[in-house]
Amino acid sequence: MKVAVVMGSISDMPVMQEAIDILKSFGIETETDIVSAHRTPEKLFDFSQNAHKKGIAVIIAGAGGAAHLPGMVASMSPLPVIGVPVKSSNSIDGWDSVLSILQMPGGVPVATVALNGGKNAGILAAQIIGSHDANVQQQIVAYKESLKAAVNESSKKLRK
Ligand code: RP5
Repeated sequence: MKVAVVMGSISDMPVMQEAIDILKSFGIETETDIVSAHRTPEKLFDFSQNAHKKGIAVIIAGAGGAAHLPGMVASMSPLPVIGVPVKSSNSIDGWDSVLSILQMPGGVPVATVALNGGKNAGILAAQIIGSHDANVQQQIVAYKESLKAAVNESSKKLRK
């Protein structure tokens, strides 16, 4: 099963690359594309209505400013959609993007991560896949152990 990583503009790529990188580290295949809600609306419809027919299990969608991409994808796709608010050049401190991705109406959820939270979006997508893939879930367990080990190591150094 693949994770689709879509974004409104190539300018979102540095944030979205973090999702791709962590998914690759878990051995999860990704499919990446630019799908702009405002500039390529026909592509948005086609992508959202067909992603689940192409072996995609989860969609990560990132956008900045008036960020309609994640919500519009969620309105048409039966797949879980993880939204990544991006602090873009046209953004008012990122709040516009955070609120337009977060504040979805009842019935159309978007699991919204933090501003520029590409990495967490990738981890969440892996956790969704891990709920029915024991190998991926084991890697999540190991990843969490590595977080714990890193903190314990810092703590040890600090207290020396
Ligand atoms: C949004 O507008 C994109 O997702 C991007 O974050 C922002 C700015 O786009 P560009 O003008 O950099 O292409 O739709």
